[in-house]
Amino acid sequence: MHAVGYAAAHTDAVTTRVVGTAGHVDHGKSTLITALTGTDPDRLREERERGMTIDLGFAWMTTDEGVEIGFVDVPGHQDFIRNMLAGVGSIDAVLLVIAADEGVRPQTREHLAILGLLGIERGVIALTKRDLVDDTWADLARGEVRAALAGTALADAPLVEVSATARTGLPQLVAALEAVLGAAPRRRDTGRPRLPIDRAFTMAGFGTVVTGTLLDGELHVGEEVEIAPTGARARIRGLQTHRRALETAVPGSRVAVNLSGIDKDALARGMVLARPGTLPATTALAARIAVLPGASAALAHDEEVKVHVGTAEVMAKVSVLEGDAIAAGGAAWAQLRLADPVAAAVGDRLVIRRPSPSETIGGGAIADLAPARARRRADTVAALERRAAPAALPRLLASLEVPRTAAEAGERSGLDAAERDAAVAEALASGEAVALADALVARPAFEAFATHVLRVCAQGHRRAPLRAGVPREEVRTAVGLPAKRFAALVQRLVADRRLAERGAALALPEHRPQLSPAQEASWVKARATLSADPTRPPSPAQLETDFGLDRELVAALGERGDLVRIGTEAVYLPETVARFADAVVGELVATRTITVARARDLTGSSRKHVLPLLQFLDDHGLTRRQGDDRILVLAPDDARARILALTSQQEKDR
Ligand SMILES: Nc1nc2c(ncn2[C@@H]2O[C@H](COP(=O)(O)OP(=O)(O)OP(=O)(O)O)[C@@H](O)[C@H]2O)c(=O)[nH]1
Ligand SMILES: [Mg+2]
Repeated sequence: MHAVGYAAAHTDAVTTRVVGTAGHVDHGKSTLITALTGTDPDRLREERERGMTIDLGFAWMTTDEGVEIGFVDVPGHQDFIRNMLAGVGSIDAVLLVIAADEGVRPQTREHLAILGLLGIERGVIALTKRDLVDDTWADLARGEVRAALAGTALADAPLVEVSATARTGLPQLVAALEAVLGAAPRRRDTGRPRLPIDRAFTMAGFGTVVTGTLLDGELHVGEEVEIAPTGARARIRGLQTHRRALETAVPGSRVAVNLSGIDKDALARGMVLARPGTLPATTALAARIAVLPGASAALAHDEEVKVHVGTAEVMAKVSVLEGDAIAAGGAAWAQLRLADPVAAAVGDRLVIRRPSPSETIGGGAIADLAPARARRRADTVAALERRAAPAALPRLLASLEVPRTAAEAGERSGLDAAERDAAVAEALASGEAVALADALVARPAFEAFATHVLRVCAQGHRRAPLRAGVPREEVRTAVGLPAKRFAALVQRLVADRRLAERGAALALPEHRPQLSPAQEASWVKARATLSADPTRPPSPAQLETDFGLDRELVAALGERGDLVRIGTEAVYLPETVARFADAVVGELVATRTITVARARDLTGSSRKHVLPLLQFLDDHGLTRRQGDDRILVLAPDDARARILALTSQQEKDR
């Protein structure tokens, strides 16, 4: 049978399927796999000596129909359930083996429960050791098996009577497997390959090898990989599926990866091989945990349990988010705080076991990785429920409670690239999400940011009524967004006229610097002095000593349009600037150029006072220096319009 597999060796296109065994100890799983494949999956000496499976075994066959099936053979003994769990996590279908002479036994039921928790819904039942029983007994056994399957996803699974030793029923069993696998969906490919490692060893002539069932994407010879959660790096030197060398391994196949640049001791079952940086490690998970109806006791808050996810096994503390415990047969949201980090993805199934006496108690699908520790339980539960929603859009939106890139959001909500892109487009089109530079954020979260910005501005205006606004950076720090995302937020709020930019400050659009009555009185006095000799105004220092107009007050008056500040050293009334500019423009129209001396004479001012005014015209693009003279840059009418704009209050407030 292997020969057929090798015949197809050079096309990577062969689809392989993975079937895991399950069933009570000694019921004949390994013997049946040997009969089907010609390979004894019990490879350890101890296993052969004791006649029992201890750890996972692997074998494969190609059916006459050309279906290549990789088998993962699991131990039935209850002491090795942890190994069984590492093997059945990512199979396409189960081969549930029940000995006809013994019928349904405790681990038949426990394995069935585990398959249910892992969401494995396809399979074939092998009623084996048929040679040991007569027809009446076989009928009874069949009835017992159907009763045990009732209510499970395998209730209608095909049941085939076989004998591995007498080799009866084997073709029928293979046909049943082909039919079940033919109906199984293709494995998803999200372009983010990960291989939960089930074995790591050294092979003479090759070096370090890890094996597992590949999920979610392809692996290629030559690429660099990361071992999560340790972060160690290695390079793929070779790939094999069923001993066949490949350039590319596809999702859903059993893969042996020959690694360079890493020692076997740095690898172990439970770790995950993935593209660098694509699989974050986490020490906390959230899931809706279903507790098995047969559990010996409710799952209590703060209980210590073992969590199995992928091929990993880790101790965890349960934080029940609804009520104080999850009763047998019940389900509730819980957070699991892990003793050690694991690398898992949203949507992955997990199984919870009690350490002693050892017992499978329940499980669920991961809804969130690394959730913040819950304070308000009701909120947390509502958020998790959204995140676990079946449709892509609500799941995406649930992950956008904080700004994330599309890639981050897709990963967090367990969507593949196509689902994610469609959901992103839909969310943006409907306005349920808003783009902020490189990120997206759900509308309610966007509104929360907006409110925060406006509140910081309002508080700033109240604290410093004289100021034009609150320094941008101060608002950004308060809101806690990175620069680009904050800039995008501000841009949106300004476009919607909910916020105004005032130089380097941000303000509510209606905000005007407010003077106290005493400050207004000072201003009236200062203004009288400024009007008395407009082209020779007092310096800012004089304004402060004589009238109490400090820098901030001058800035506020400038903002209000009562003063024009030129540089830091000169202050004029707007009408003075306007009159001066008009006179200069008039002169330029007549004579084309103007000198500083001429500008001084025209306005009856001094050189000291005229220089900043001329500078002002240069700065605002009305005039330009040419040698010692100035020339007009704009057409006269445009120049006059600009003067008006620069010195009239309405324009400043825009
Ligand atoms: N007569 C008979 N004996 C069988 C058959 N299949 C298995 N056996 C015997 O049953 C015993 C247990 O078989 P295994 O294949 O090791 O059982 P297992 O389910 O793999 O056991 P664990 O892996 O330890 O859970 C062995 O002695 C087999 O020879 C069968 O079809 N007929
Ligand atoms: Mg076995």
